Amino acid sequence: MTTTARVFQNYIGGKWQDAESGKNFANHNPATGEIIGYFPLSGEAEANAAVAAATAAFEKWRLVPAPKRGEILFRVGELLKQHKEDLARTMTQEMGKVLKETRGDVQEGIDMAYYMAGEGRRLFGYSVPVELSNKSGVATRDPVGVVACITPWNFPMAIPTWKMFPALVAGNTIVFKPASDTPLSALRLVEIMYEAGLPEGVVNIVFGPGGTVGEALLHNPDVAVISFTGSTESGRHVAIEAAKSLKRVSLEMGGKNAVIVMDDADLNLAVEGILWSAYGTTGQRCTACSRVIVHSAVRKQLVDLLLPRIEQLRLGNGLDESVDVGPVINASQLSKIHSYTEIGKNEGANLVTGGHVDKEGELAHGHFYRPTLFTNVKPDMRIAQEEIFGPVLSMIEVSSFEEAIAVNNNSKFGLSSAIYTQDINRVQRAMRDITTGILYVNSGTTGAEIQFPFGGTRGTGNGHREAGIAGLDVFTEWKVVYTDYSGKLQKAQIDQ
Ligand code: UN1
Repeated sequence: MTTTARVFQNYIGGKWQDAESGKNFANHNPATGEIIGYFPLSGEAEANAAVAAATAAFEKWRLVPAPKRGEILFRVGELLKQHKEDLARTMTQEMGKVLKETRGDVQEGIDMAYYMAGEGRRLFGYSVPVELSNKSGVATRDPVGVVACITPWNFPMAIPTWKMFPALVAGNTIVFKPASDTPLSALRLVEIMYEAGLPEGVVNIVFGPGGTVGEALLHNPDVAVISFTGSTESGRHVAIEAAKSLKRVSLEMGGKNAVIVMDDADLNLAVEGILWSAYGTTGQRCTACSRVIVHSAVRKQLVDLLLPRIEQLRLGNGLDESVDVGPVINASQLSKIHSYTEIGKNEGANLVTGGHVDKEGELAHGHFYRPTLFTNVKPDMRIAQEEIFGPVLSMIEVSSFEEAIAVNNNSKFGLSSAIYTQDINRVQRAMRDITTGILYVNSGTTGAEIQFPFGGTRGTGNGHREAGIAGLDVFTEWKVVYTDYSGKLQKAQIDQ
């Protein structure tokens, strides 16, 4: 283990700063256990200083014309593109997923930068006819103020960009609190934003635990919006606390996403989609497939095709291009994942493969878990209901299309679903009846594109969406301006 790892700082109001306490926390590589760097163990004082800096910067930033704000984001996109490989490698070292996926993560940030740069010349409001003569009405989007972005470790680049870029193009300023498992990727992103010409104070980054930094942001009266992605447990807490001061809150939380495989499905195609969605990112996506709902007529065939493919998946350091599945993020997630294997066995599900920590050879110092498949899972078992956030897949057998839809919808969550079928009528019915934020037809549950709304039903969120035009809503306040140029008092609804 290296003791020469670099010490990094918060960036608040255009100044690099240590935590007031002078304390730091270490950031580890989950594949090797190596220390990547030390980051300030911040608390309330640093969070409040960042809010004060963002509040001060807001008065100028809101007046920068939106097309100019968009141009800065365009340059951010150019710089992310230029540094894509380096950012991807940093991210793989810091959170483990394989390089092709961390490159994809940076790409989502690039896509979002270009998309929101364009919004600088749109930010559509609307003008519609008014009921009185010599009067006009126009609805515009105003920024809301200071936005706290609290982000997870599984998409260290993409998710912060989904929050910050729409917030910025709309004229808000930001306090960014990234997950403590991925501070370096977050810091790199902020550095790039300033290199692109962002005025000081517009984005402030504070490292530290949710319990202190996050909590201070929740309770600071000058924070207008909280945009949070993370666990359902923490999200619920955010909503409850933020409600006390009537903050706006946008939550993206758990998933228990299912791939439905009907009796007429192209099974080879389904196997590819299931493998990618269930074990990609080591199962640590909120869009990961963690349930397969299979028609009994093809269950055996599907397992026969899927099982050898799962067993062939190579675990290892994500920097090695021949590795399929990287480590899980940390020791506590590893033990949580394994506890679900025990729960599944106790519930009577059939553990077909995996179900254990892997410490063989070069995996010895990392947090590796064998890709796991349970069959004979019943829809109400905990392994079919609770988000595990790891490489654990539960297969549930059904005997009809209707039952498949019902099992899919029987979930506290509703982020992403998929259906494999060749029958156009079933596709149409699935489109109508599956209660989800995202539905894939003949593809896996992952891979949402940034120009569409991202988010889910039920306990996945609180009704908001990120990305696309919908992603602007939480960061903008509608303002309607009526101008009466009749020169007299006209009364709406009264003067006809
Ligand atoms: C997440 O899982 O937290 O659709 C985000 C996808 C990616 C983003 C997922 N574009 O899987």
